[in-house]
Amino acid sequence: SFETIQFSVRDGIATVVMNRPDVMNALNSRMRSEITAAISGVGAEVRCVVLTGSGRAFCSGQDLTDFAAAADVEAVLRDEYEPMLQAIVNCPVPVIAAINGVAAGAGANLALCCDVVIATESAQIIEAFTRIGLIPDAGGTWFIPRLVGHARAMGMMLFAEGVPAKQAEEWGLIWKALPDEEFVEGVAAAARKLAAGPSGAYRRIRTLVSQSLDNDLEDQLKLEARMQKEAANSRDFSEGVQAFLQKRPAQFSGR
Ligand code: T3D
Repeated sequence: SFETIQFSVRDGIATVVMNRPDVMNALNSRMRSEITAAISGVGAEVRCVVLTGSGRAFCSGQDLTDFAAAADVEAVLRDEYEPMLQAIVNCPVPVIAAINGVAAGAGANLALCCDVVIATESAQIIEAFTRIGLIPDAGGTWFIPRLVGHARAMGMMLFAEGVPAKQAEEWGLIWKALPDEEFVEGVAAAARKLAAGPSGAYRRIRTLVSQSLDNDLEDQLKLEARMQKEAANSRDFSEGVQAFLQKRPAQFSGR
């Protein structure tokens, strides 16, 4: 059972709550392995994952009192951070990061590798690394330029200032900033929507968008055609078309 996270599954939605609120949910070795295990182990009934934090922070990044991590940081990144990020990126269903409060350092990058990022308006996203003489890791130097372009990526990383959620939304760093009082319900509604959606189409979209970063147009068009053929053979496609013609909401099964 888990010590540093809370994990629950309800109505097709798996929720992972990072749960070390006294240290702003700083990541230690145990938390990394528990997040990895929880997300890579989700069952076939799960059609959406939500990752969030308990208390007033989302996650403050590496636990800076964990000196074992500092001693062999390269091994920790390879053996613990990378599997955690890959568990999210390779998850078969969409992963929502629900930024309930400050997201700093690797905690920011943990959120930014998710498919959909929703933040509460009072939260900030901080590439805090240079404050302590480090470089952004946990995928930050890969994801952030792709999300917001060179100028904003460089500004965020060199100045290490907090980006308020609303500005992050305007930049396209995240999907949405919601007023604090609407945050919890907004995240729940997004999760319900994805959990009731055409999961096969979502899975293919995740693959297509990630491959688009490396493919040229010709390869991407081929991949789209192949994946559209698969999607067109799904039950969800038959249901979607029938529902459209019958002027009723579609009931997707995820198959
Ligand atoms: O070393 C390696 O393995 C390399 C890997 C690096 C990856 C990284 O993530 S490096 C970046 C690490 N993270 C940071 O540098 C952020 C550190 N935290 C902060 O800058 C601030 O705490 C926040 C901006 C996140 C929040 O500020 P604030 O003022 O709202 O809260 P606070 O008072 O600073 O923090 C509350 C408590 O959490 C406090 O403990 P206390 O005084 O109540 O006993 C603070 O020490 C603790 N805390 C916050 N972040 C961390 C932490 N404890 C351990 N590690 C943390 N990262």
